[in-house]
Amino acid sequence: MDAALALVRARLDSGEEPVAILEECRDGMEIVGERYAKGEYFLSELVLAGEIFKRAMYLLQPKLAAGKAVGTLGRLMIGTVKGDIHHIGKNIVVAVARGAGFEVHDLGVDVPVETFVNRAREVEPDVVGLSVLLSTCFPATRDTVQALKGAGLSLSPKIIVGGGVVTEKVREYAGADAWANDAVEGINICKVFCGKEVDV
Ligand code: B12
Repeated sequence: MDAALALVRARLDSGEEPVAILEECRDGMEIVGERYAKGEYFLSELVLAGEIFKRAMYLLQPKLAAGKAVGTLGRLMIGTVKGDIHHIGKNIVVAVARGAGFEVHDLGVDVPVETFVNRAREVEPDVVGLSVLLSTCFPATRDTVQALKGAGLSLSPKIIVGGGVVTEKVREYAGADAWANDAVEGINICKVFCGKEVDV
């Protein structure tokens, strides 16, 4: 763990882009996930990898959030769906969104459908982001999308789903407006939803 964090520090100090370092950390998590799926790694390795990533994020997050903030682009409400406690990816989306200039309301993890709906009434978001890492939580994702769409919210927020397991099929099943499994790409979609032009 110390070696990995020292490397992140050194690369940040050398002026490397935090997003590039972040993406490489994420590639590492992909490998850990694959090894876990094949039975080469156990839950303890999953936990350790999660802990290393979390600490790397403590180093990267301030730099990501320091980005190119230019006033409020729009309001993003985000949470990980009911039954799912993975938060690393969601927290990256939060950091990137804040860096881009969104006002972000983070509801945390394992968020019940009613909480999404009740908070959406208070916050009046332009976009709602749902994070999901477990395929067993796809039904909860769909329930959340349907409840938000059926709640008669004044701004009719756009809904974007994201997370490593999310694909176009999942978006379609859930009835969401968009999907992404990359934070920067997801936030670019949110910008378009808020009527902003996006550099490609
Ligand atoms: C770390 C980890 C854990 C940690 C979580 C730590 C934490 N506090 O978050 C712990 C150990 C707790 C854990 C537990 C479990 N895990 Co887990 N975990 C992982 C692992 C290795 C990495 C996840 C991660 O953080 N990735 C790094 C982040 C940066 O990537 P990301 O989440 O995809 O996020 C990026 C994008 O997707 C996007 N994004 C994310 N959210 C959103 C939202 C929006 C709106 C947008 C636009 C974009 C976006 O932006 C991020 C940055 O680009 C994955 C493997 C993998 N390859 O994903 C397995 C994995 C997700 N886990 C898995 C499983 C099975 C479990 C457990 C059920 C294991 C068990 N038997 O208990 C439990 C479930 C607990 C629960 N109820 O949620 C499976 C899920 C399989 C499936 N298809 O359903 C995976 C895929 C491993 C595997 N290959 O089998 N896990």
